[in-house]
Amino acid sequence: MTKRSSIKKAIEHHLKFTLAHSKDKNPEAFWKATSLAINDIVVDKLTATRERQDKPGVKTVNYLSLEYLMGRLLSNNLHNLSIYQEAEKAVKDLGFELTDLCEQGADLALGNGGLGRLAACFLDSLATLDYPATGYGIHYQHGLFKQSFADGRQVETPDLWREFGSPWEVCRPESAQLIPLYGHIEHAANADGSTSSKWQPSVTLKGVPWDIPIVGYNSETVNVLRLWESRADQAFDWDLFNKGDFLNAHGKNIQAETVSKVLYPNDEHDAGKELRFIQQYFFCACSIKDIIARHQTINGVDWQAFAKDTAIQLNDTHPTIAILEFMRVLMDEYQFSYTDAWTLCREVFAYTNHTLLPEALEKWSLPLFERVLPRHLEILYIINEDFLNNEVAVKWPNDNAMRAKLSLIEEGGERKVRMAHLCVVAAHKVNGVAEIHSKLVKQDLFPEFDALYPGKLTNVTNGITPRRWLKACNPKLSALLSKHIKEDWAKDLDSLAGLEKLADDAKLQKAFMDIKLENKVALAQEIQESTGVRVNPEAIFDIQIKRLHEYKRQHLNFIHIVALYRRLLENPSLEMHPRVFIFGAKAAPGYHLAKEIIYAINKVADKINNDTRIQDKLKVVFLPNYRVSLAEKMIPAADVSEQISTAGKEASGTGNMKLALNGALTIGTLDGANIEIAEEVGDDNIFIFGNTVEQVKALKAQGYNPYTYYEQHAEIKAVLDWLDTDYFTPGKPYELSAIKHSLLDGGDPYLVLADYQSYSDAHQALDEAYRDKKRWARMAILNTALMGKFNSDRSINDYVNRIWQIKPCVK
Ligand code: KOT
Repeated sequence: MTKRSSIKKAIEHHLKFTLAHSKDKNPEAFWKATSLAINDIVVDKLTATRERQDKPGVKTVNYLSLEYLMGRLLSNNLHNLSIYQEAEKAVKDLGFELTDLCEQGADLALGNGGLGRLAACFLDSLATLDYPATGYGIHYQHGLFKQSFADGRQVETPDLWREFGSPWEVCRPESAQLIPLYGHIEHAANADGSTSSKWQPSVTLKGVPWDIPIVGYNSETVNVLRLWESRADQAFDWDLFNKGDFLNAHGKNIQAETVSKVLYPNDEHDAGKELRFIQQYFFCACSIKDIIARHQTINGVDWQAFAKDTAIQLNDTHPTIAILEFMRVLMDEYQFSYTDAWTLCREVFAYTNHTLLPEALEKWSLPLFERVLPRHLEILYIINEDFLNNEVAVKWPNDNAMRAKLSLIEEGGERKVRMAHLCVVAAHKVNGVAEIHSKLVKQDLFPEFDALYPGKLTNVTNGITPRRWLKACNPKLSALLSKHIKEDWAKDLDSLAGLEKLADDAKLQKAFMDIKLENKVALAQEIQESTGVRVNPEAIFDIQIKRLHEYKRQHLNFIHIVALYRRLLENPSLEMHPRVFIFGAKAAPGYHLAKEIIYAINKVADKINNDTRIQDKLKVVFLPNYRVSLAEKMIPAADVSEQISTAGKEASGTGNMKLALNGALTIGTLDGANIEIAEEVGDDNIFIFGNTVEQVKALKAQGYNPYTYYEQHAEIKAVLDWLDTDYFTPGKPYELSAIKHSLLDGGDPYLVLADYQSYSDAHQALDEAYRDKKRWARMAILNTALMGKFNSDRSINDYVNRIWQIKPCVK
């Protein structure tokens, strides 16, 4: 049987027997049946992978992350199995277009932004490179909220990604774990005079795993993403039920189920909520128990082999409690001495830092810690004493200030546990996510730790999977690359450098730019459907897509748009190529200013898009509900990529890599991975502007005063004052004043005004470059050609060589 007919048969089978559907043409049922049919192939490979990997001596990396932004799985899995075209034909035989079917699938949005998407890209690369790896996380009932706009304001609604089940996941009740919490400690005297502690927890949760297969691209491997769902230990209180108290009979379940109910929507902001703390502990405890159980199934109780076979990577500090849980299990359940447990712990754990923003550095209140996890806090005290007395005091004798600075506990005011300090002390490696970020981690965030532990702090520059972010999302460009480079460039992104010598070739330039135009036509259609705004595909598509945050400076982009509008009104014959500014961004529901920025952009967009005086030279679009599947439509259609964070604030960025890979030119600051992108493509093929990290520091040290920019710069003043009028919000002056207020009275903490002129000049240069069609095509081709470094396969190999020391497992 051909692949095509076997896929067709399997779809029909699932439609009839798994889903009990007749031959009606219900697209959702067809999507599910198709996914189930493909999942059959996946499960076969998964079983074979397990058989290869579950052997003594095979080292596995366990990636612990509170977030995974997986997006949709059907098209990704088809591409990675190299059966997309066969499936397309099979589905056509049944009367459907595969692209339409794929649209039926919900995004798995179990993350906020870059950190969660990075985890998803890393899982793809690990499986592609045949590395044994398990991802651990939470099976949130609701992922990141859905965003819509009402009169320009963000409205959030719950994300119901698996309301009717997901065809990709399988529940594994046999691997459920019981997780104790709260309660107290009983101290007892031992015969030898020492004391021992026994934790008497008062609540027990049940963690039930759901496994999602992670299919490698053109590889042997299907790894597992294991997500924990919380349930009550005893499912039902029959006593209460029999007494007629039906509602309370469910009470315990409802509380227990709350733990995995919803993803916290704050990106790079620590809200300090008890439920979030319990989420962290719950998934860490389940994962640690699971890692140990798996190790024992393969090796028996052989702790010698544990460190040789196990690496645990902490994705930021969110899973830090795994360190304490591991210590607790070793000491309390396996009778390890503190020293032996700590030695093993330090061999196994490594930690990735993703941000320097102070508001994102986690610190948990000590009373909360003590109430929820009394034994873990006790162990933390032991570690802290050991660290302060045997490491800090040895390096800096009699230095109380240093003790206070490095302690795992912050004193003064409410006492807090510094999670990042625990990570740095426990981990054998700590990495930042781009060269500049890792340098700042060493210099500014943890200089003392760098001195104490030479060589521990290192860098692994982020990457993106070229499978999802080029091969699957941009099929036309992919076909062009296959024609000019080689069929399998997606496994060897460096090979795209072969395009460099063709960058001036007129035929290639035309083919490349024709594809860009076709992708822009498709996005224009999407824009019209979702916002009603008509945009000209011949205009420059200038895109800023990322979470809404002041440091990312969507408001810098916004102010420049208002200035362009003003310039056009003053001079309707102003020479500029028509431009469409396109935004996608969710704001954390409690982040007031971020929501005001969304509102301001929407209000200004309304006015500009309906102003006939400017002859369609300027359009502004805010696409609602930015998510992975929308990114896949926007990125192939971008001419310009906005990467305009204040230097020193964006650890790396990964959207910058996706856009450049698809031939967009970056307008950006010397921040995060932009610096490395500029190194790869060369200064002529990127638009760099703004103050550098050093200049930002100097400006702040001098006492930065935004008012001087406002008073001395006529355009800045005119734009900000305009926002106080009712021009954009008829009858309601001051509706858009929040931005001006934050920039002037708020002190402009992210130096928007200081970078404004340089940003405006860079846009001018960009406009001129675009008008030279040959020059632009050359630059765009070079961007695609020179992104090889930002393949997440390279990142993973860096982790393997510098941190994990694992080996591919095939046959
Ligand atoms: C921090 C705390 C809570 C939730 C999210 C974060 C977070 C997100 N920290 N860093 N990030 C982003 O991580 C990406 C992947 O490394 C980076 O590319 C990006 O610059 C970070 O902002």
